[in-house]
Amino acid sequence: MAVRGLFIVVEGIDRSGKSTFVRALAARLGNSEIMSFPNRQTQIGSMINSYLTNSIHMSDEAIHLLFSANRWECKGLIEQTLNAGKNVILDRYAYSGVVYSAAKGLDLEWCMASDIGLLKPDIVLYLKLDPREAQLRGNFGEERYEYLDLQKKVSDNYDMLMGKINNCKVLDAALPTESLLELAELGSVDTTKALEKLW
Ligand code: FDM
Ligand code: MG
Repeated sequence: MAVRGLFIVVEGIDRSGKSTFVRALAARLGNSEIMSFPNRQTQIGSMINSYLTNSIHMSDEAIHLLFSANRWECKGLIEQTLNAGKNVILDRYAYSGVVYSAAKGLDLEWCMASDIGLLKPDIVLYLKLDPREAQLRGNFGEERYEYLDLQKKVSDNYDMLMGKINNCKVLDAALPTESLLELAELGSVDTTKALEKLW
């Protein structure tokens, strides 16, 4: 069997530059698949998209579970891709699931429960940005969660959650992409160890 690929997650508040960074990272590493959560291409993802663009309403609990289900439906693909020797770079994952839903007032442990047993990434790169900076970036305010009060709570929750996990690297999202790539230091990640469970 081929040596498995690197499993990398990129997290951060809206407009923190995740998508740009993820593309640069994939180009730098080569042999990489980028996947984004929510994955809006599936049927579950299409419901999530309708919710985020305010065309349908749902309870906080129901949408939380859909975001989680959207990860579960992609678990097999992530595993197969890694085992085929390709790197998988995720633009958001279960950490987003927890910090956004908890910012709306849901219980943290309840939020974590639906993702128990998903795969744990080798490393989580947290692009930390002041929510007031993010607000000044283009297109802020287009989707349901893009308002300052909520983003501040999300940011606090990220600081708390990222402090609890043992595989997180915090990066200053105000830095240029090139610097972020250097700081990520992915050369030190050990891919000979088996994939573990998230929590
Ligand atoms: N989001 C994303 C959640 O609330 N829970 C989740 O599990 C995930 C993966 O969806 F505001 C939120 C975060 C963001 C919105 O994400 C859409 P993108 O990355 O902006 O498309
Ligand atoms: Mg967004």
